[in-house]
Amino acid sequence: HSVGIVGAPFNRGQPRDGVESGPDLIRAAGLLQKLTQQGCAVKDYGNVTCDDVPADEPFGCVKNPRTVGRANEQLSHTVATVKREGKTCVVLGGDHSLAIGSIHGHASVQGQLGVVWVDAHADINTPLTTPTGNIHGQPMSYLIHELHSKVPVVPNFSWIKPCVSARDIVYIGLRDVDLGEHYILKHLGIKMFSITEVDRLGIAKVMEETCDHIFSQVQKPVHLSYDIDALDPTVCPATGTPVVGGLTYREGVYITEHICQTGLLSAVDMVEVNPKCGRTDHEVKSTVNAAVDLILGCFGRVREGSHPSDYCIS
Ligand code: DIR
Ligand code: MN
Ligand code: MN
Ligand code: MN
Repeated sequence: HSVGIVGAPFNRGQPRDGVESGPDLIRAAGLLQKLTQQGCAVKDYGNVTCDDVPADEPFGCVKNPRTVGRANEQLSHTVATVKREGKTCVVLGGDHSLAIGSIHGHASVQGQLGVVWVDAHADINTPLTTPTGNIHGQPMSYLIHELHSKVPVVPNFSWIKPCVSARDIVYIGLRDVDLGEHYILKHLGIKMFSITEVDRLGIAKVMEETCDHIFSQVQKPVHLSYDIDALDPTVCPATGTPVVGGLTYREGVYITEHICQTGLLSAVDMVEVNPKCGRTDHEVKSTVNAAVDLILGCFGRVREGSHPSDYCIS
């Protein structure tokens, strides 16, 4: 695998400080070395900064619109560069508002994508349905063709062109969905495996059906957008909006192994690691290590172990 790493220390899509440290913490946990050790060619593109736009007044109840819009426009360009250079793009967050720029930039180069969204939350509120005003709860609404007429143009968002079809999205792990979001998911017929379906079917069946759905018409590049709060807070407590009853570590890693196996993984977001939300050093480490392991699973790490094809014991 040829991998491009982009840090996106965005924190204005939600109210908590600390999430901007995610990219550097995940790097410090040895991500690049570990990817290299498992045979990847890795290039670090550094961080896309998220400078505050002065006098960034709310748009309706949407908070920090100009800052989040501008940062995502930059991120979109950087992700497009990584994709043009032929690499699988890994975007390290930062809050989940970064999916706007990440998916937009990815689609600008690759065209039609399949999006696998692993999260406790659906992040599909529009600027009109959002109960919080936080843009990290809204990124999908700006990207979906079928919602275009329902989404007003937010300041610094006019560069965004919807680029994902509702039928090309699969959600996994949902367990905290707002009513407006639930209406949208059902109204657009978006495929979702809530945590209840993970309980009912098991993660192996969920992943089989996820890929059946995404590749039902044509093979297409996959964008995996992974919110660390999809995992249970006992494993990943250092995140801004933990929700009890989440995916196990094993289910979380299985998702990445299965997507890797398709050979079509084209970009990954790993978001919402927030060290300031961990109560102890151990809680922060557990969360960061899980984020690293999920990314390693995306690039061929298998838990049974492996050896090079020219390996010899004598
Ligand atoms: C809630 C919480 N649905 C919102 N969302 C997220 O603010 O729209 N929390 N993404 O992580
Ligand atoms: Mn531009
Ligand atoms: Mn979430
Ligand atoms: Mn999210």
